[in-house]
Amino acid sequence: MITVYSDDHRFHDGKVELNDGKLVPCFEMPRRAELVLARVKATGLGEIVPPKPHGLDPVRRVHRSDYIDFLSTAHDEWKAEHGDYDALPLNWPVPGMRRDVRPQHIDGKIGLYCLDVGTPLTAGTFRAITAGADVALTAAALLGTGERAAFALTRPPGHHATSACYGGYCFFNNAAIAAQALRDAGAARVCVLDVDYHHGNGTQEIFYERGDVLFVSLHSDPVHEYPYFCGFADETGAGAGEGANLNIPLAWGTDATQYVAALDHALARIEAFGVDALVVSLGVDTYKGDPISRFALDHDDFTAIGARIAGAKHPTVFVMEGGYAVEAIGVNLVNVLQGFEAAD
Ligand code: OKP
Ligand code: ZN
Repeated sequence: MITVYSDDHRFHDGKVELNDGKLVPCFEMPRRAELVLARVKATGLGEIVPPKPHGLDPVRRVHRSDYIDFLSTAHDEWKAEHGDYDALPLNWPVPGMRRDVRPQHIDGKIGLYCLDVGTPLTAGTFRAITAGADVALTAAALLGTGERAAFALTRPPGHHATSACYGGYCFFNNAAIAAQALRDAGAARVCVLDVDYHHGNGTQEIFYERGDVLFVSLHSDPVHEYPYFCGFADETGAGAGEGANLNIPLAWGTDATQYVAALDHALARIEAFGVDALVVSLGVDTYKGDPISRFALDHDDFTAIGARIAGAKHPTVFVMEGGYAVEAIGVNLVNVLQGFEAAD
């Protein structure tokens, strides 16, 4: 399997996030991608190629232009106002307040465009996420050249980013950008299968009213887990997208047997829907040793997950999402890809 990778992810390197009431070093760090890359090389998974620049037009297919423009200048505006620190939001337009008056101050803009206080926006973020989108787009394009599968090795992750809001460590929704690019390249129906521990609220929002992109997510039940306000089983899509959204919330402590049963249910739905291509939002924060998550999967279980996904027999793009047990991320993530290849 070809891996697409760019060093530019390193330009996004947040210092601290607010977690459990404390400012702590960011869980989402450059070393994550570096260790996955090292594992791809050590296992001989396949060729590693750089991304091709695609520009921002394919990003505009899933994100609002005012949001992209905001991201492109946000840190400069923050720096001019506050100095050279990472940008974090201060307050939000909750119900009862107004969203229709455009803020002129960067603090107001951030409150409008960001969903949590765990996602520092840094001087290099825009450069990193632009490269990340290119990585996802280059991997998606490989399917058009006859590749059965490709791996977009990228960070920061993307699946919490909605059409006009960042957060949950995510800015550009790489999986959604890849799925839309596959549609634009001629795939009539595409599925995004999200196996990250957290619900992919951003991907869900982007495709919620569309019948051409199926979103299926297995994740920790939002009644007790981030992002809390989205990801329940009764969210089934709307309008033309009714029936094209499937959430499978799972309990804390979910083990491999329970997880694989849920995955088989998800794959059966994908089979029934019928798709021409599959995008996998590949988070490995379902690992038992993950510092912010509470599932119980072990190294070998990721191999089994890859094998199950291969059984769907669709051209597949794997897009890297979460996984914060940094020393184990390379093994866990590449196990999925090796399990896929071995079963193929
Ligand atoms: C991003 B991805 C837990 C704080 C959770 C946000 C988690 C974002 C995960 N105390 N903060 O889905 O892996
Ligand atoms: Zn996650």
